[in-house]
Amino acid sequence: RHKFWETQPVGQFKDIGDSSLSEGPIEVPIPLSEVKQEPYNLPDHYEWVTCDINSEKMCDEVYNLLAHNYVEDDENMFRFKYSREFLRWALQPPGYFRSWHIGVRVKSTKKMVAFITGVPARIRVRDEVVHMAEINFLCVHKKLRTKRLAPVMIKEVTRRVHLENMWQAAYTAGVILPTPIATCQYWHRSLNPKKLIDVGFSRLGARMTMSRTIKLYKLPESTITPGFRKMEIHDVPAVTRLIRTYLSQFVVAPDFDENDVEHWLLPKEDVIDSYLVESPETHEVTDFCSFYTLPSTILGHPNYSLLKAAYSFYNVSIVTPLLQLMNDALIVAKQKDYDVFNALDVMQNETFLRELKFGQGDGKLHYYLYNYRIRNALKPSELGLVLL
Ligand code: NHW
Ligand code: EN5
Repeated sequence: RHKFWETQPVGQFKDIGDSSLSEGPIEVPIPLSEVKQEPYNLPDHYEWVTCDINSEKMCDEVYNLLAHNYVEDDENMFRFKYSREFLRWALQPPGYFRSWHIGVRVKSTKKMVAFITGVPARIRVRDEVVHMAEINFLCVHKKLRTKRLAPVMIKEVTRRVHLENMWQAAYTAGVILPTPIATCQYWHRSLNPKKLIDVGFSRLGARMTMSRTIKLYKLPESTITPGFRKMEIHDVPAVTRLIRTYLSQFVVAPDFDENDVEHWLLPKEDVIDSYLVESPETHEVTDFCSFYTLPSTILGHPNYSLLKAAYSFYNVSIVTPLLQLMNDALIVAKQKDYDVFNALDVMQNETFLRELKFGQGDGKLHYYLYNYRIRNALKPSELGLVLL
């Protein structure tokens, strides 16, 4: 059934429930001198390219490939449209490797037709911190699908990760592969219900009029929590302490240091928004919330072409109740003109989703580890990891 994935060091479906298998790496590393030194062969007429995402031209090529060929929902109504600035941010965290930003071109025309990326991350699984690659942005041009190019892309990124002496990876996908460590649900909070209904993102509920719906989703003009403000550079040490402590309760979570926090959580316009609560009395940073910006193209609509979506990222509630903190996040997202605020049921998100009027989406997100076995699938609430 899975001709490629059956050959890979991932948990196999036939092994589910086998208690003789232990947790941890599936294969042991091989000496670096034994890692294949040459790239895998591509079909004739195609060539590998290592992308320089800082070059305007290459960034445009990647942006356009993804804007026209990346992930769509199950009814092909919306397609993710990652911005150029977002891609630069996502692909250049501390210690990134340019060799892990891999494109495929048509030799004759130099047109970019496929892409896959990795970035390094330290991910803690229970009490073990593992140096991994986070794999993302796997994309094959629509006209080149089902020709088994994806397995070649995956093997090539694996080879380049191995060359940096890393042997594990984490990735998420909307499709079921062997085998998820957890399966999460997308939830959506309408901020601009009229537009969402017009474009088919959501539907008018039974016995609901448009004006009742607009009223239902109304939010206050300004945030409520005293001391709620945008994160600044001088907050990095305090936010790092807060988030490290908070993430320690989850089974799988990133092991962020100050450099990671500065990169991943310091606000970047139209890419990442972060807010914190500074106690008006003690000036301590007590709580934190963040969301990233990922618009989608609205396919084939006469009046609208872009859906502006915010995605819940890392949130930490110690003093301010999570419900109140996320309500403030919704308020700032509304002020900034987002149409919808999306969240997964990871971490403690279940505790606010229904009460803040999020509705269950039709999409699921499966989490995977490469070359690392987990004995039983985790609950979404045991995951402290959000990928882009
Ligand atoms: S998930 C988003 C993936 N991208 C899209 O959905 C964009 C639209 N679709 C496409 O571009 C986030 C194509 O349909 C793709 C497949 C390219 C998806 N992950 O070439 P073939 C990520 O980027 C398997 C993994 O004929 P295609 C995470 C499929 O099961 N495998 O298909 C990426 C089959 O194998 P099987 C996937 O439709 C994680 C084989 O590909 C997959 O033309 C990557 C068919 O290939 C997916 N999303 O192209 C893994 N979708 O065994 C990283 C399909 O079943 C692993 N397949 O026969 C770790 C590596 C690093 C390790 C380091 C130690
Ligand atoms: C790797 N980093 O399916 C990413 N999105 O629910 C790759 N549905 O937006 C993995 N189908 O439910 C990607 N509206 C996996 C996700 C792929 C994209 C995807 C889903 C997630 C989505 C929307 C639109 C559905 C359009 C028809 C959806 C309902 C919202 C409604 C709001 C009001 C209250 C009830 C729910």
